[in-house]
Amino acid sequence: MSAIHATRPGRLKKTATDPQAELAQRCLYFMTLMREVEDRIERKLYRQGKIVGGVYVGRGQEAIPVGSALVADPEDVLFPCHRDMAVFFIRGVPLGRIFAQYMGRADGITRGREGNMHMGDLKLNLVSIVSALAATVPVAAGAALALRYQGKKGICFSYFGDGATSRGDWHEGVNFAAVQKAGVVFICNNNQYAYSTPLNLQMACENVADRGPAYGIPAEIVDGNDVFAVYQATQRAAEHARAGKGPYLIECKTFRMTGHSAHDAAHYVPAGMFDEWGKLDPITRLEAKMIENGWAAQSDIDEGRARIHREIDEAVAWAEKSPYPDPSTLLDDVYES
Ligand SMILES: Cc1ncc(C[n+]2csc(CCOP(=O)(O)OP(=O)(O)O)c2C)c(N)n1
Ligand SMILES: [Mg+2]
Repeated sequence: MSAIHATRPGRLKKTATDPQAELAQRCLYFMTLMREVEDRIERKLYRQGKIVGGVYVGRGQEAIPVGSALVADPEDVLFPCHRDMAVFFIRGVPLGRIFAQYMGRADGITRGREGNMHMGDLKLNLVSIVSALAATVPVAAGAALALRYQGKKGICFSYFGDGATSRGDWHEGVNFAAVQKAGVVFICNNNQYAYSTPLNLQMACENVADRGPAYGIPAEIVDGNDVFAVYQATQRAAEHARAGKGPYLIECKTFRMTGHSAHDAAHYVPAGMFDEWGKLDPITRLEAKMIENGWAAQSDIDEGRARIHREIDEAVAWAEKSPYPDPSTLLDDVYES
């Protein structure tokens, strides 16, 4: 394969020097990229039968991975979950490799061993999700401890959904991190459903953040559809963790604007909820804010989206040229040799 299509933060307006405008432009780029990449995967490539595994998207939740991962330093170790695609872009994973991953090709991140988001790259300090819910939460706590033992200054970012917080692993991991004062930013996307189970049927407290004080750690609730709110909360949390004060829990209230996965029509979601939450779309809100503040004109936003479409077309074409892995390599890297 020749060129790999690296993701690059687009600039909507070359003249912007205001740091807020600059941040807004980066956020909009990554949020739009995530929306459009996931749309291409779920609504086109999956339906064309080109995707090897299941498809889980973070439509409507883009502000959470973007607002948080933009705070991370390169030495921080990130543990994204299944609706956090933008974390991969922000860390610099080339777009073509993401498409190749979903299509099970040799140039995918797992070199064709996997067909969706179970992917990581330790060179970029990105740890793959473990499919069992919350299983990476104790791993993130341990990794933060390891960073401290090694005298490194990084902290960990641990991502999960509301449902994961009802699993035993989550409680053990958060408790361990709290007791050890390990530097972990715990980031919950509370999208109000765990597959078809609504929040009130899987936990008896009102907020995920209510669980923080039980472990002696600070916890706050933020509007998960407001990328600036997520960014600022993550800055507070990261500052706390970097200062050696231990973990910090952020609950981002949001809504899953789709079924659990591409094969789920979500008939169990009460009528009207998609419309209600659609009005709070994080990308539309950011665009409106940018126009209101003079950070971008509608034409800049339209151009940015068109550029992203071109970037995606190129990346898909690149990924489609990648071969499937040679069956003789199937067990490579599976067993220690
Ligand atoms: C231990 C375990 N049980 C069930 C599943 C199947 N499963 C995968 S994602 C999911 C729902 C997760 O809900 P939540 O944590 O709220 O994340 P969301 O999908 O809403 O982002 C379920 C039940 C699993 N992966 N692991
Ligand atoms: Mg959920």
